[in-house]
Amino acid sequence: MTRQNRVLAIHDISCFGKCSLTVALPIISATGAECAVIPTAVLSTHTGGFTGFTYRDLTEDITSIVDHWETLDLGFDAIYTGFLGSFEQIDIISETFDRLEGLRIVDPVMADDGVLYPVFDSNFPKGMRKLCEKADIILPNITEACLMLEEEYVEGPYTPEYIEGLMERLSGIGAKKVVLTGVYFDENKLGAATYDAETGERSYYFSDRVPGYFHGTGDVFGSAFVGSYMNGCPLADSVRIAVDFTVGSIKRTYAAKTDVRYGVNFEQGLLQLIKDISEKNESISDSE
Ligand code: PXL
Repeated sequence: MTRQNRVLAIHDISCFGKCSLTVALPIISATGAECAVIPTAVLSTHTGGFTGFTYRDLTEDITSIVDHWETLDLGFDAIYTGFLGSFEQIDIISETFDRLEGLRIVDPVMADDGVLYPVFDSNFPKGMRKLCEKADIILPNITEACLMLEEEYVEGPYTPEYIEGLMERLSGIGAKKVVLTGVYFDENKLGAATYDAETGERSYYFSDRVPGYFHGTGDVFGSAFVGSYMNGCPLADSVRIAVDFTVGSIKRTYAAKTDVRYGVNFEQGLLQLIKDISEKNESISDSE
């Protein structure tokens, strides 16, 4: 039995609408890793498509939680951050990286489809870039990548040259491992690419594109990636497993014609996720 990994997920809790912590906690736990949390804010719903949502900022609590944990000498194997609400929160999380040990996995959640989420001002990508400087692995989509690099957003289909250049420039920010989502070379397939600046290794993984925009899928992908990677799957396999899990969740939601603001049906894919991770781990131990 391998040692259970302990992951710290730092995201908001959107009480309804399946994203951030309501996605990270069940998915990471299901993969067999322990998942501790720091909620950065409590919202009645996420901000994508709902109006009138409540927002209780918990910035002040983050430092007190970490102060307490320091007295307990807790160690984490990974710290996974997602949606953060302000520059102040970014600074506090950056300090938290120095105070708590753990592989730093940053999803710079702030934009999609060429557009910064309306809740952020135009300087926000500079703050996220600073957090990515301290990360070990970053998980941006192409819009977030362009914003952090201060490059104009380009619509796809993309070329391998463009994607690889983008990932190399992203690794120049700091994180040596880059996972780029929203990659496509033709209209039928959509997926993700990886780049490890230390080994020079690159990988791509695509699946069928399901038409439409589904809320929370970045967090579903990120959480499944973290769960797979922290359970010993290599970078490229973790991305493959996370893409399959995300696409399965989207397909179930599409078939059920659920309101896309309500998030995707990831719950019914958890068993397959666990199977995919164990299968990969068995193939690794068979080859050793
Ligand atoms: O899924 C990303 C996310 C997380 N948390 C909140 C959001 C969003 C995206 O809109 O609004 C509060």
